[in-house]
Amino acid sequence: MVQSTMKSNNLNNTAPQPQKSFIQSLRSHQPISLYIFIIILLAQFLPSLSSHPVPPPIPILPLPTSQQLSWQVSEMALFLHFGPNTFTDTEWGTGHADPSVFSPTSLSAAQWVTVAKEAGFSRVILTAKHHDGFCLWPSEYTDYSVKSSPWKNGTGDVVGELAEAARNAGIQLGVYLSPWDRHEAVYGKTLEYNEYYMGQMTELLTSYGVIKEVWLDGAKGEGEKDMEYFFDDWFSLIHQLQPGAVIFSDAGPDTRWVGDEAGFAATTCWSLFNRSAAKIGGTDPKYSQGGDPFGHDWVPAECDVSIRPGWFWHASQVPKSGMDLLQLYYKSVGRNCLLLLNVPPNSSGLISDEDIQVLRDFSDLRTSILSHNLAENAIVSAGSTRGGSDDCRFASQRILEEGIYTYWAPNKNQLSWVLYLEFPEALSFNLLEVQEPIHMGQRIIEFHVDILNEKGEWKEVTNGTTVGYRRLLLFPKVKTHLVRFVIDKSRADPLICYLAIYLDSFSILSNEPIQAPDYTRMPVKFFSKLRTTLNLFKFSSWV
Ligand code: FUL
Repeated sequence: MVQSTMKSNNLNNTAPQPQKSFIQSLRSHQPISLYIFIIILLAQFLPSLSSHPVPPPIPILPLPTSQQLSWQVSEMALFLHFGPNTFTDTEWGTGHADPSVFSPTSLSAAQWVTVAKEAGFSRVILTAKHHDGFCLWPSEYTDYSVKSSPWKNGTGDVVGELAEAARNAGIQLGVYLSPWDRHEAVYGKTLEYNEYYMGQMTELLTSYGVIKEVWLDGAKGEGEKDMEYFFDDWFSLIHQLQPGAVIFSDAGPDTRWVGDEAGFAATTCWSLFNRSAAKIGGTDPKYSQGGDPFGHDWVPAECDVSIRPGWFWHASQVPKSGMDLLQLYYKSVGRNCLLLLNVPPNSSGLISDEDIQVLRDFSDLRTSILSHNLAENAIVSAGSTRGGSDDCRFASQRILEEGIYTYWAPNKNQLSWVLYLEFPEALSFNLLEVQEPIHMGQRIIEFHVDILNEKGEWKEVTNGTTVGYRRLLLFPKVKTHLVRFVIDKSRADPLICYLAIYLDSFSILSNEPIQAPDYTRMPVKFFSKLRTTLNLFKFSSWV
């Protein structure tokens, strides 16, 4: 069911004012017959005469689970790639590096968690086992683990230390258990390896307290042993052992890979998806980036990207800048996704100072731009309100309250859906934030934003497709005292739970959209050069 309205429907450029209330219409002395007067009177006041409030609108399927909701509101997670590769300067270990290479001198999981927390990340995800098969916990099923390393004379447990540090700091924990295992001898023997993998998964999910995310992928090198993974068995086991966890993979079931490793979602990004249309290890990037407006499953996207060119730490590589991360934030969290930012600990077992500085810059930028909604004192009105304008549960003013559970809802069967924000004095801004109450389903297909210009005409400043949990749109700076947010097309009556405007005086915009750079495939030299250039001229892009 798609409802749509045409922009021209009573929203033309010469009718700039918010919809007049009934009382205002009377004041403007428009001719009105007694008959029409009575009908309008009844229409205006009947809902409030009823002794029962109008119930909330019906949610539109598919809907998120409570685990998916808590994952989505957490917005950002820190990925920690750490293991023998950190010491051998490799990205994909062969699985035959001697365990003695794993010898961090000052490993501190407490430092990792503090860095994450101070930068505003609420979850950390560790590569408990990467493709090389080396386990960062003392698994009973293999000797290829920390117990064969010199670190703490083989008595250490990185997963255990991280779990404790995360618990103490109130940070959520996730684990990455790579299906592809280049060390384990039974890899390639379908039944044996699936048993091995599930045995290890059980260790991880029963020994370290609450796990909020399990991360796995379909990565595998060319010409490597072929085998079948029993994904359905794995997923059932994970949900049984950790009912609060979400499972990430190319195809969900709970959160999907966004289809690139650059940290960018598409500008149209649905949480709706068809799991059956995606194959782990063989997804269509376009489908993953945009989701599916006709999808039957709720599988929101997670954008993974590394702060450095590689996933593991390499002495020769430098991190992106705080500005780069801000742009990634706009294009991931600001496009209805979660940002999973990899910050790899170095060979001493600590997050490097230069990465910490970048995270601080990123956090300062977000605080300075996003902590103050310039529209907080706006007078908000709407084309219509569910239950009538006296029903404050769905009133337009609700869009200034943070959180997804209070929202504006229009009346049923409207020809147009519009919200007006009027400011006591003209404001300058270039960033708009809008949120849908996603527990009611993702609804909005198309919208645009107009301002009233100095000639008294409506002028479109930005438009978009899909909103979802959170949409951030950057546009050239404008100044006005009146903004209207118009929903042009929606799967059902649109609902808005938050609307804010900000001034981002750090991002400079050009008129050309820029392509998502694939940092993971850029040579280090090129990357450093690009970074210097971007820092000099500031990163320019449309969001
Ligand atoms: C990919 C892996 O092959 C990379 O090494 C890295 O772990 C990335 C996050 O996922 O599939």
